[in-house]
Amino acid sequence: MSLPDRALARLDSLSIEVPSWAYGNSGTRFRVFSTPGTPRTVQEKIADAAQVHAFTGLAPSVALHIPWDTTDDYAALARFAGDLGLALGTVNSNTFQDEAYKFGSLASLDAGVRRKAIDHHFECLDVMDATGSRDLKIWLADGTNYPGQSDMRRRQDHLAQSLREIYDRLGAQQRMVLEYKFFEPSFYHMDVPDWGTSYAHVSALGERALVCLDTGHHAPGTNIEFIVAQLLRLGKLGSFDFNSRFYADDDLIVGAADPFQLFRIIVEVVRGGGLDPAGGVALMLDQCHNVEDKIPGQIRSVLNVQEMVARALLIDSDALVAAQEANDVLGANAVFMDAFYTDVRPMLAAYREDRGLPADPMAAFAASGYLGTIADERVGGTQAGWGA
Ligand code: PSV
Ligand code: MN
Ligand code: MN
Repeated sequence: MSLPDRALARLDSLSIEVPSWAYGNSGTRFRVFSTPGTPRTVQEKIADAAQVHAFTGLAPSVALHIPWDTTDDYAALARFAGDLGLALGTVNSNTFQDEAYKFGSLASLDAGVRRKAIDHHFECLDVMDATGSRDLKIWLADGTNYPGQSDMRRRQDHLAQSLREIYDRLGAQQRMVLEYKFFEPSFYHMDVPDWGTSYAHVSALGERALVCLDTGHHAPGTNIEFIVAQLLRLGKLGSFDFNSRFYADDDLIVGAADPFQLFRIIVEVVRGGGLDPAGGVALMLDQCHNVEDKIPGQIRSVLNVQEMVARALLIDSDALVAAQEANDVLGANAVFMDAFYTDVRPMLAAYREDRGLPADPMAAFAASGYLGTIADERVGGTQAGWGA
């Protein structure tokens, strides 16, 4: 069996952005583990990201996190990435690691703190101007731990005003995506806890403000594919942060915990036109690799997304629509499940070979010896960790 023609064009245009922080050391609050060859600079992170693209053809851009990826010449960094076949993608702001943000950032009751946080986002926009990045991603740690601790309602007004200032500074080709998360680091309330809150803010701002959906930021049992369908319907799904969540915000390999959930999400992305070239939905990984090797972890991740996209494209849409319209409950479900249960791995191996890529990118990367080379070469300096 080979992939149908209608699937090939979609697969050819599939691209998944990788995060610079996936290549640094990470861990838990108990310990951060180090790996031989871990990058010491943003250039080394980008070099590792280039390996993911070279072996898969799927990951042509890398997201930056400011200030973790601070450098003195971002245009030069973009050229460096370009020479390795990559573009610099989404710029992620960081208002969660500074003492000043103890009680919030863009939503803080303190005007001076809000000013500092807004100015940080202006710096991120300057970075984007230099790198040619399209998207500014905002995830806020803002929230409270105790009932009565702060004025939840006033904070929404402050947040709206802060976002307005940032939005008004976007360049004509730039967008803002606002990520939501219902828990952590604040456990009583988060200022952007859910898609509805994000949607309310971005809708008030304008058409270049959109929602970012991180698959790990929902309560267990949430029907995430419904949120995808709704946001696409409303024209407000800007990007995904893909990862896999077993327990909390554990940022594990996408598709690892629940491949079927990933399939269901991708089905709605396809259904809503999110993979169309003009669809404008950015697929990104937001992951860390605590105990597994980082580059193979990223290769596995983009392949998992590709596999689910291929399976979603196998759905017999005509049969599905016919069954749905006939209220043939089990028939419709069977069409859906047939696509999910199809093993697309041999088809994708052939597809890759047709395009000059290794049939088995995991094996090819292992055979390349790159991990051994960087372990030998990257001696001295300080390994990048989560947060640097
Ligand atoms: C914190 O939850 C977080 O994992 C968000 O998902 C952000 O996208 C990411 O950190 C990087 O700032
Ligand atoms: Mn995220
Ligand atoms: Mn997260």
